[in-house]
Amino acid sequence: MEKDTLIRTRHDGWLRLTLNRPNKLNSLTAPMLEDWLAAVTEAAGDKTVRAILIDANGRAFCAGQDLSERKTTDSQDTDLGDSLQKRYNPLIQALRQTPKPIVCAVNGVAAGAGANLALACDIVLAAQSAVFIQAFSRIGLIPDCGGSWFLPRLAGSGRAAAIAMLAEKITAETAAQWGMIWRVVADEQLAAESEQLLESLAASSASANAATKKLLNVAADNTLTQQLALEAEQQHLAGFTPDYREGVAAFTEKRLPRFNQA
Ligand code: LHQ
Repeated sequence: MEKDTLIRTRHDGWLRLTLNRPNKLNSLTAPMLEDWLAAVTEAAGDKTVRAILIDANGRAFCAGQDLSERKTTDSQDTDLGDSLQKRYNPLIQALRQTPKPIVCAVNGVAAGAGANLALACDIVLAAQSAVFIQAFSRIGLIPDCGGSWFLPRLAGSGRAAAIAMLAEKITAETAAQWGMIWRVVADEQLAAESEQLLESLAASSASANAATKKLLNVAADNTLTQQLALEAEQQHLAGFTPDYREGVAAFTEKRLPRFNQA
């Protein structure tokens, strides 16, 4: 059995999860997905983890499902729907529901499930040379891992069908122009820029970030009236937090806030 296909590294206030099957372009195996889900679930309940970075070793970010794992027809994993329900869907849900900001640093190709796992993160940084490919239609599959949900919301319905059906390479630059990702950085700057981002997030208000994520998760499905009510509810709660008191005190005293580093 392969070892260390997902590497966990603790930093001060944040956690790095590194996909580590570089020879297979970090394509995803069952143990790797199980580790990834366990790591995100544990981090969700760990107060010392204030933000999470997902990055990858080698020349690719992730080539999606390991297709060699699917060769056997007598395997119980032959049912792709079952595989989604058991492994991929819980991971996508965990990335969305974890009350911590999750940053994804896409260093090279992100294909199939690899592309959509990246898009499920809160903030996506990509190296200039990275590309996103909805590779599914090339092998007769549909965009899973939330792709059919994320693409119209991120890139717009005018683009979603072409992105999914043509399965062309979308460059990092285009992905940023279309609103699929946050920012493109020079290849050699990706590691430094993502670490800087994680440090900023780790120093920011964990309670505000958790509430913001909650609001953004439901925004696309709510009416403005519903969302305004939810904002009022969350701001009511935020107004009683130590972070709000500290934020206002820091502003008044003209210093940087020191949010609860518990
Ligand atoms: C791979 C893979 C790979 C194994 C490269 N598997 N080895 C599906 C089913 C079940 C449920 C869940 O949902 C899904 C979702 C999916 O993710 S379906 C989509 C699966 N992914 C793909 O179809 C992408 C397949 N890969 C490619 O098209 C290319 O490799 C890309 C465009 C990513 C990169 O191309 P190149 O830069 O030319 O690299 P390469 O093709 O030469 O790959 C390098 C090595 O990595 C090679 O191994 P080898 O031993 O020959 O050096 C590939 O076989 C291996 N590899 N992707 N998904």
